[in-house]
Amino acid sequence: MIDLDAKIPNNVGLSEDRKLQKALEAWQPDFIDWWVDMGPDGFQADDIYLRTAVSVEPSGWAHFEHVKMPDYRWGIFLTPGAEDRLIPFGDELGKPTWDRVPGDWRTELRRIIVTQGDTEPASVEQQRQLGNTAPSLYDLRNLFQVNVEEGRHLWAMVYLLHKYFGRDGREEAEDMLVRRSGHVDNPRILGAFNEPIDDWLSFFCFTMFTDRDGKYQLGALAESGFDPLARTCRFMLTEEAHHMFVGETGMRRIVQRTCELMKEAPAEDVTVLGGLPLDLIQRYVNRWYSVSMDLFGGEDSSNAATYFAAGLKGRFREEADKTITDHVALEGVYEAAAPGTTGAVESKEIPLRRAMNLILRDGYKEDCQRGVDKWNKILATAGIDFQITLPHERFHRAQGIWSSHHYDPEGNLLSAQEWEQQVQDWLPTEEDERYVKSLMKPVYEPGKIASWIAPPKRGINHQSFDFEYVKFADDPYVR
Ligand code: BYC
Ligand code: FE
Ligand code: FE
Repeated sequence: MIDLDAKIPNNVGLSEDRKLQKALEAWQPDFIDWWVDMGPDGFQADDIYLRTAVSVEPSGWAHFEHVKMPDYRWGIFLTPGAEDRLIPFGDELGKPTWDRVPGDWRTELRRIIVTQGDTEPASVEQQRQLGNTAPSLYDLRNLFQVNVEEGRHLWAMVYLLHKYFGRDGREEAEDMLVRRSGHVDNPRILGAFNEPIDDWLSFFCFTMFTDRDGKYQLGALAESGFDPLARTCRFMLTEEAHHMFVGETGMRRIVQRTCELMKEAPAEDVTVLGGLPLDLIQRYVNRWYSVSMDLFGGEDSSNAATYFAAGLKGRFREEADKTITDHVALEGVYEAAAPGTTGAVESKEIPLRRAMNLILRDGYKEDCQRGVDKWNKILATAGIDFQITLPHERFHRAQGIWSSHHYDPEGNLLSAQEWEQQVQDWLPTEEDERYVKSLMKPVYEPGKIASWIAPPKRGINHQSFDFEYVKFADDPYVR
C-alpha cells in the first residue's frame, strides 16, 4: 500500500519508523531548496501535466494531472518483495537475500548507492536551462517529467542511505545536494554527469544513451542480494522506460524532420530551412554514446569482480535470462580485444567476473543499436543514402583500457596528430554548437513546434499533441 497522504509518500511503512521518518523529513526541505535552486530554471510556478506514482502495481501505477513542480509528490516506492528471495549469483548463490547491510560489504554497497544516487540530481542540474528553449509544450512537459523522476530517484537512494547506513548515510545524503554538475572543485562523481546539456539535440542524445546506461546499471542492481536495493531499482526501472522513450523518439523525430527538409531544401542543405544536418547529428551521437560507454567503468575491473562475487551487483536480468546458466562465473574467460603498449589491438582473455562491466556494456550496445536501427529505417524509407552509426567502443574513451590512445569511429588506431586533424569530423565542433544553439528558440504555443523536429505520433496519456501540457502562470514570452 502506498501512503499518499503522508508528508513523504511511501510504501515502506515510514510512519512506523519514527526516527527514520524524522531524519527524512529533515532532509526534505533541503531537497526542495536544492530543487528550487538547481532544478528547472523559471518554471516552478507553472502547472505541468505530470504523472505521479500512486501504486507499485505494473498496471495503472501512474496518475496524470497538472501540478506545480515544487508540489510534486516525491516519494519512496519499492517493488513489493518476493517471499524468501534467494541471492541469484556470486559466492553466496542460493542463500537468502539480506534485509540489512552485510557488514563485510558495507563500504562497497554504500559506494554503489552513492554513485547511483549522485547521477540523479546531476542530470537535473545539467538540464536546468533547457525549458527556456523547448521545441514544443509536449517536449517541455517531457523534460520536466524526466526531471521530477530523476529527483525521485535521488529520494530512492537517499532512503537507502538513511535507513541502512546510519550517520555515514545521512552525511552522504547531504552531500548529494552539495556536489554540482560541472563544478570545478566539487563535481558530480561520474564523467558524463559533468558534461553540459545546453541544447535539445544533446538532451535527446543524453536520454537515449545516458539514461540507457541507467537502465543497465539499475538492471544489474535489481539483482542485488541486498534486497532493499533490488526492490528499489525494480521500481525505478518502470520510470526509466519513459526517459529512454523521450530520447529515442526525440532523435527519431529529428531524423524524420531532417528527411522532410532535405526534400525541400536546395542541394539538400537543411540549414537554410532551420534543420539539423545528418552529419552534425552523427557527431552528437558519437559524443554522447562515447561518454556513456565510459559510465560502465573499466573493461577489466577488480571492482566489478568484487561486486559480483559478493552478490551486490549482478548481470542484467541475471535471474530471468535463461541464457545465463552459470551464476557463479568463477570459471571461464571473456575473449576481449585490448591495446598493446603501442595501442595496437590485441586479443586478451579477461576472467569472467572481472569482465562484468564489459558484459553489461555489450547488452547496452545492442540495445542502443536497436534504437538507432529505427532511425535508420526512416532514412531508408525516405530514400536518403545515409545511416547513423554507433562509433566503435574504442573511439573517444576516457575510461577503461582504450583511454590512453586515439581511435577513429571505426576503431582504427591513430596518432595524436591524426586525431587532431580529423576530430572535427567526428565530434561536435564549436560551429556545430553555435548552429544548434541558433535553432534553440522556445515554442510555447499548444500544437506548434520548432523547425528542426517533427511532432510526435501521439501525445501523452491519450492527449493530443495540441493539448496544453504546460499552463503558464504568466505570459511565457515576457519572462
Ligand atoms: N567517470 O573498476 P573500474 C543513471 C572510476 S546512470 C568517472 O573501472 P567500476 C542516470 C571508478 O569509480 C547509472 N570515474 O569501474 C542516467 C573507479 O574509481 P576508484 C549510474 C569513473 O568501479 C541518466 C575507477 O574509475 N549508476 O542512473 O567497476 C540520468 C576504476 O573503476 C567512471 C551506476 O553507475 C566514469 N565514467 O565501475 C540520470 C551504478 N567509470 O575506485 C541517472 C553504480 C569508472 O579508482 N556504479 N570510474 O576511485 C557502479 O557500479 C560503478 O561505480 C561504475 C564504475 C560502473 C560506475
Ligand atoms: Fe534516474
Ligand atoms: Fe532516467
